[in-house]
Amino acid sequence: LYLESSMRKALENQEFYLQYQPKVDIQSGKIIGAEALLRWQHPEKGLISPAEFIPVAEETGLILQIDAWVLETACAQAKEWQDSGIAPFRIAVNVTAREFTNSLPMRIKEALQRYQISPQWLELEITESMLMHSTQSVIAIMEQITAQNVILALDDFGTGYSSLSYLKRFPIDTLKIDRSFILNIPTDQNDCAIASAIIMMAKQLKHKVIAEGVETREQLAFLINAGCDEVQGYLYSRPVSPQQLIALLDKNF
Ligand code: G
Ligand code: G
Ligand code: NA
Ligand code: MN
Repeated sequence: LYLESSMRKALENQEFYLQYQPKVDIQSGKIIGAEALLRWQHPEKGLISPAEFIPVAEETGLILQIDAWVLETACAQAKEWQDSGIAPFRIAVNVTAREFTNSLPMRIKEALQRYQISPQWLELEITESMLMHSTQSVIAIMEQITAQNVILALDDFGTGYSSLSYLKRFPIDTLKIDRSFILNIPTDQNDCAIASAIIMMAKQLKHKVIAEGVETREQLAFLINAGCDEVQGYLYSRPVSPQQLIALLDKNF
């Protein structure tokens, strides 16, 4: 209850901000995108992790306003970068199941128009657990989003309960392998097998595949060999401020 009322205040008082974590093309070593991650600087309690407040926000429904703020802020940031002459790159925002309603495609369209951003530079990360509520209407909403040329990624892949048969029905572009499968590569043979299998399956289904939580050179070597397309993790960068992200753009990893 305390968290709920202080989250409402936080929205009004602009205590939320976004950090950006680079996504790197595994072949070129170039940054090709960034995931926007929400942060809450509470005036007394300091930095509160989204792992702590997102679940509460989901229960109370406040997540709708928070995620709307995230979309708006990420688009405004993209516009600012665009206006300052920075070559565009993909910005990914996380979307929760609760937000996945009939109004989402139009809200996205309006945000892109308002900030004059080409849809190909926006990516939505949806968690696999969302597909549990998978109905024809969820697929229809996804199709309206991809019809706009916005990119859809399936986040935390491998941890949810979704059946593999969903994979061919959902109009997604990218599979994001959950970091729990990456953590113990290359020592854990089961994790190696699972990561390789997800990469192979993604390719067969003509999806791109990204590994999150990449922290070591050994993990990277394994993922290169397995044919993974993109990587994200502390090996490259922690989530950073917009200014720090721009400073990383020219880097060759
Ligand atoms: O960045 P960090 O590892 O602290 O994030 C913890 C969790 O919070 C992750 O599961 C992440 O997906 C989630 N999260 C971070 N930012 C957002 C956001 O803007 N919206 C939603 N719905 N979840 C987010
Ligand atoms: O659920 P989601 O995949 O959106 O979670 C993203 C979270 O993962 C972010 O909060 C980010 O801080 C965290 N994260 C990003 N890279 C790494 C990493 O290399 N190792 C670990 N342990 N966490 C990471
Ligand atoms: Na994510
Ligand atoms: Mn994830």
